[in-house]
Amino acid sequence: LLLCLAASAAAQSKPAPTQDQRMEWFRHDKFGMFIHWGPYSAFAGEYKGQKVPVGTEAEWIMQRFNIPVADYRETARGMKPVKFDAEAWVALAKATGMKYLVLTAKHHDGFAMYRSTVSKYNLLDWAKFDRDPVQELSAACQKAGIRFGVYYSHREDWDHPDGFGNNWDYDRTKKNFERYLDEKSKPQLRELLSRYGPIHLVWFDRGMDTPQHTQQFIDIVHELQPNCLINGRVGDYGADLMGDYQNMNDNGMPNGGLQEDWETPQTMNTTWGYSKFDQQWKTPGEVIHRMVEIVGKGGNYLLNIGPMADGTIPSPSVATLKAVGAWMQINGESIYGTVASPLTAQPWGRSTVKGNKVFLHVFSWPADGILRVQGLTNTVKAAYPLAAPSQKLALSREGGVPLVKLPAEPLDQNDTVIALELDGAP
Ligand code: FHN
Repeated sequence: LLLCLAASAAAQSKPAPTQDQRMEWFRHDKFGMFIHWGPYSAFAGEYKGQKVPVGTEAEWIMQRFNIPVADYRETARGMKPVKFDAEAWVALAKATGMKYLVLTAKHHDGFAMYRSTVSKYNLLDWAKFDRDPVQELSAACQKAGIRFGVYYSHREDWDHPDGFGNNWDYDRTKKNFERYLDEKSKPQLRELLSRYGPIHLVWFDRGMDTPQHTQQFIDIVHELQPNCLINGRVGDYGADLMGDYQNMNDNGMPNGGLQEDWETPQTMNTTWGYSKFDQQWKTPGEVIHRMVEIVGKGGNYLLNIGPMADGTIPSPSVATLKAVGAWMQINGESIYGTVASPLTAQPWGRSTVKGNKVFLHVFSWPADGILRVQGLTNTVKAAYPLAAPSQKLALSREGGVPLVKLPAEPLDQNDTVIALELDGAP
């Protein structure tokens, strides 16, 4: 007993990690997988012959077609993800070069994709599917060295009678929002943070509109998992950032230089949840270029897949992720652990920076085979392609602008990365 008391006293006296300590992995890892998966995936973009238009969000189908709660719940009962394979999903994320993964544990529709004792409206009790995706993904991530996070819609809930939303009949004056928070939202967050081992990030969405409510959710996370990160959308009432980092709008970029850490969520096609109609897939080149732009401006990239209800990941996303992964295998050094580049966009592409190195991402190969690096005043000591580091490239200067003589052909059709070793940080 004495030993236990001493251990617990030691644990209590351990100082809480600083924000910089908590943010360390996030600042290094840069690239994560977002997964939107729930009963909306079973609708697959269609309800009684009505189709969710391509370009809009299929996970909002309940709201778009005013689907009555009872009808939506019937479809939710049919969620049988028999092909769900947590290890394969995590292996795909890893092969893509992603270092963290965030699953929708509960989206706005209110359905929990894990065994919840707070609400029977969950995959195990409601759909009688006797496996817990949060548990399986958490275990698979731990095994593979991927950081596991959960998305939790804390404010919006279209199933709970007092949850925020249900735009077709939501009348705030007739709702008891506090009751929803106390009997569902907060206890479910506690479940997620106390049953599944380390949760590295809670990704809140459509945040609270008061600092008081926002703080209550932050406090729960800090109480249960002091190392866990909280995204900026925990609160959504103005300019003050209360989470650990800022989120851009969906698919968005910052307007100017940002002081805070930030992340852009983007999806592989135009919907977050699965729609059988949306075939507007991004190409590997588009994904790589977007990632380089985000990382080159100092942000993180959270790229979303929308698996089908049975657990199958649409094959076009798998193909694109594998191609991105092949590029990351060779060029990952130019992404992980980098910081915002002081160089602006160049006619041929963009750049990322790590210590005394600048990585030049050549998206369009200059016709004369010469790369002009505008804005770089450092002395360049060496230049080589990341895909062939032993191939040293000839260097010169023209009017103060460093010039690099490129190989005859691009080494990658989407982005050939040229590393420059400098005399100091750029
Ligand atoms: O309303 C949601 C949407 O369904 C999706 O989850 C995205 C992902 O960032 N977030 C919200 C809108 O910003």
